Amino acid sequence: LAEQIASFHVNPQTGNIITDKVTIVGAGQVGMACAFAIMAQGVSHHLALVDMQEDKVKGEALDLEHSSAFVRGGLKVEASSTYEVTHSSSVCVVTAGARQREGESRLNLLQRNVEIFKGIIPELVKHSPDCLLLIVSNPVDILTWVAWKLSGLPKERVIGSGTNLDSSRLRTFMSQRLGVAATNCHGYIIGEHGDSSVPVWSSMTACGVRLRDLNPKAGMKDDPENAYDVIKAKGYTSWAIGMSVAQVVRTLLRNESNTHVLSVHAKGLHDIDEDMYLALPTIAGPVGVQKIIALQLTKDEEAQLQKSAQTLWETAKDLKL
Ligand code: 6V0
Repeated sequence: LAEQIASFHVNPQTGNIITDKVTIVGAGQVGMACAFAIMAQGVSHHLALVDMQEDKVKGEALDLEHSSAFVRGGLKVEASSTYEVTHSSSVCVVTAGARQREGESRLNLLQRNVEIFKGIIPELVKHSPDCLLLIVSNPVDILTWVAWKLSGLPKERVIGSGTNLDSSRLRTFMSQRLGVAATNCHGYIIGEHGDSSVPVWSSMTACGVRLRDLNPKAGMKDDPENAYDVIKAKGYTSWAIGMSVAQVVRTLLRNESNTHVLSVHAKGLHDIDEDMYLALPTIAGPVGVQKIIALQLTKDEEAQLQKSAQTLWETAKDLKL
């Protein structure tokens, strides 16, 4: 089914998507960083922005569109508090979410975000039935699962931004420590985008050298570059997630077989029994998830991943959808 629908959208010669229209729901710090990165990098020239704050989203759209003269091919940015403007999008990115109230539990925040998603996901699918959904709002793994359930789309076409950003932070950290460009440092953080994420130390390499061969005790107990430091310093994170999302959207629009660490439906992989989404290295493209990479994990890493899945399931199973 995914292939049949996608064939409608995909150029059979190139495998690339025919229309590059991208919708972003939520024009807050993260949504606008995604929009800016997508446009500045020429990933798409046609955006639709939706936010419940109509004046704000319209202002953001005008501000972005005023940069048309600096972008080859020009820009078109539509904005609204309703969903008609999103019609016929190839990729719909969701960054809308409630902020945590003082003293509010994670589960309560999550349930509030589920209610928000009930208003967003069916509208997106109604106006763009062939789209790929890319979820960014937190907790991203669980909300991707929620979006999949609410959308009725095949699981291959509902994806979360997962730990692509965490993996980029790791590569940046390796680069700074080793004095090697981050593009030459390779490594994955998998599992939950959150406290139970799993750094796969056994397969990290820089310039073809395994980190464990350089230092058998290589581990990450006191990684100084984590998201909490950014949030403590500026209140939120935006630029790096914007760049990460733009890179994933590029991959979804083009048939380039790139790998990103994305939230995907993980039941049946790595002995995970739960009907759950979590982050694994994934090859994706215009038809959505094409292949999930089977990592060779150590016993310890495998156990950590299963614990991460369990943690996610414990939270997700009581949600009212
Ligand atoms: P923000 O700046 O408060 O923006 C949220 C936006 O969503 C606001 O403009 C709201 O008006 C809008 N919004 C809320 N409800 C609705 C609705 N029902 N319909 C339309 N719009 C709505 O938050 P920020 O942009 O900082 O963060 C957005 C989300 O991204 C949060 O859930 C973050 O936790 C999450 N992040 C996810 C990351 C990842 O790696 N997956 C990284 C950073 C942040």
